[in-house]
Amino acid sequence: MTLTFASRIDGIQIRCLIGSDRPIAAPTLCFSLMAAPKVVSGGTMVRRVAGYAEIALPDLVPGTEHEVVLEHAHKEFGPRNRAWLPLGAYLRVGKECLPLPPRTDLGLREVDGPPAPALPADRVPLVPQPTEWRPSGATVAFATLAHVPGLDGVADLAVRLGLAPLMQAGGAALVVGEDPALGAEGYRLTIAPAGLSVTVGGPAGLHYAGITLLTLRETCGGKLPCGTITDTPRFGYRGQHLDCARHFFGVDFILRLLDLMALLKLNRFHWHFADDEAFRLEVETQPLLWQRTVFRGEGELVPGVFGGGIRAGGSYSKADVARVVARAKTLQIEVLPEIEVPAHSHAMVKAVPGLRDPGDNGEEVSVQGYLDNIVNPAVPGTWDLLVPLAKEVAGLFPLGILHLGADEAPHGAWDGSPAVAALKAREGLSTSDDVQGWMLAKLAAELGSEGVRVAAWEEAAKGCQGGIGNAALLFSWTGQGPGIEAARRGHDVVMCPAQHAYFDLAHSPDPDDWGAAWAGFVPLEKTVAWDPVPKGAENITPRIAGVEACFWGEFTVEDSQAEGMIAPRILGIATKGWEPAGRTDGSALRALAGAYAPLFDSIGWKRYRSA
Ligand code: TNX
Repeated sequence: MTLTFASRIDGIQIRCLIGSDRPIAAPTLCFSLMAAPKVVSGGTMVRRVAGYAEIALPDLVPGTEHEVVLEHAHKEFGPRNRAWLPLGAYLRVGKECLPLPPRTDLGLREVDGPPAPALPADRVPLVPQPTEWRPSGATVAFATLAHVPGLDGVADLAVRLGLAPLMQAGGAALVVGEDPALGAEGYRLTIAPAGLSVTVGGPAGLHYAGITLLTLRETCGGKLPCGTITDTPRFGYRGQHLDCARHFFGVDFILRLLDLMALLKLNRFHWHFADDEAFRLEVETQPLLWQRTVFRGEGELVPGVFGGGIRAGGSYSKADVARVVARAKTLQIEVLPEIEVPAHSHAMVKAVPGLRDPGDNGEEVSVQGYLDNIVNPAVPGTWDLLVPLAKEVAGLFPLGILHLGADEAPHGAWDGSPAVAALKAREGLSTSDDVQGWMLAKLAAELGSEGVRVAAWEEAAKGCQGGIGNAALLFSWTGQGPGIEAARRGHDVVMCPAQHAYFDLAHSPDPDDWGAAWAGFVPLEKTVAWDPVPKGAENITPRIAGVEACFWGEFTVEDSQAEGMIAPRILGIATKGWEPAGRTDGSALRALAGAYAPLFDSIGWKRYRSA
């Protein structure tokens, strides 16, 4: 039997054509969109979970394609580009599932834009740009170093990236000195025809000097510019986040991402492995949590939301975690795990009984269209699960910080729960924000007693009792305003404003592009067109811990699709995290991206090529 399936955007509608060379009686079309769909014509919706839908179709007859017309339930989520077309489509006929031909147009088009401008003469081809660069004018050939204790992590990185070895017997000597005044991550590197020398603030500084040498060798074609680089990062937190819940990224992809981050002196990997669609860490405190959610699709607890198709998924074992943490350590990267509560917890609620109030008759809907994606802090089952779970997860990661989540509680959360009504009366709480804040503060106290600090998305600061509490590290994602406000109230803040730092957003408004659009589009230039400490907020400078870029996985069905969304934009976040304010603007970054293009290509990391 041959089945056909095609879809296209038509204004605010999505038109799908389904064909078969054999008659099929009463099929059900199953697929997922970015946001909750509704049927305009051609079938009847029989089941919907967030963006996933099952639509009963009339009998299919050979020779005639059947058309189904869809719209998003919320008009503000009108389809913007190819990524918004159905993903993971299949037909269910009786008990049988028939895969529809998979899309052949997944991910970014690889079309070259205009050539990048030349690098201005006052720049070295290095991202981030060093704090200070004093060129002497000469150049010197450089291939390898003799063994330098403390640079093994960089040498191993070179091997994994498929670059020439960094250290080898007979290589150039690197004279290493120490000066704590440079700061733990700082270094001063002198490149001269007479030889190489470096003064470092500590082991991390030496590591970054090694990264600089390796990078310049590659971007300068083996001829280093002579001079002195004095370099130290502006921020201590320089992060890249990866959503491994919506799409399961294999450990190998994560390790490759760590390598790329290391090349750009990023030092925090934010591992988002839990969300509405899955909890992927193989925890011992509650095995049901991952055992019942790691795969989604036909017959699974969570259907094929966000392109899972008939069945997709995977989980991370403790050995996987240990591998990621150990590799990260060799690259001066720490891993920040996130468990994501109380909202974005549909998978958790489905997998573990007792996390909801049975008397709850509320009908709150999450932004993604889930009806039951929030755990209830007024029932004991929630605490029985969360406290040991949070402690177990935190214990697997040496960083000593656990990200609790706390974003996007649905409007009116818990309003229908009698147990929460009683909790409100008892604790003097009135709104959902108050309840969430109370819950997070309680969880923070539990973790604090074990020496674990908490982190959370910006919403965690809300609530009449001060929300999660001042000790929490907050992530400002809807923009910078909430981060500034939180910093003024005494929180340390990581800035990850979607408008500049969300790499799941499309690069451009082109309908042939790929990605989300809810906070606009993020061309390369925009990744540096902001300041983590905005004008007028200089007094909160000490509270800004740093920056992070996020990659959310709603549109991703294959690991490699993430590459061109991340590169070259990751150059922008590396710039913001390390360089002094305003050092590299959009056009300089564009030129630097040109200098890095051959390096991305030689390490086999796909990049967005159109302008
Ligand atoms: C908002 S960012 C979310 C995520 C989505 C993302 C898509 C944040 C804390 N919550 O659940 O994946 O938008 O860009």
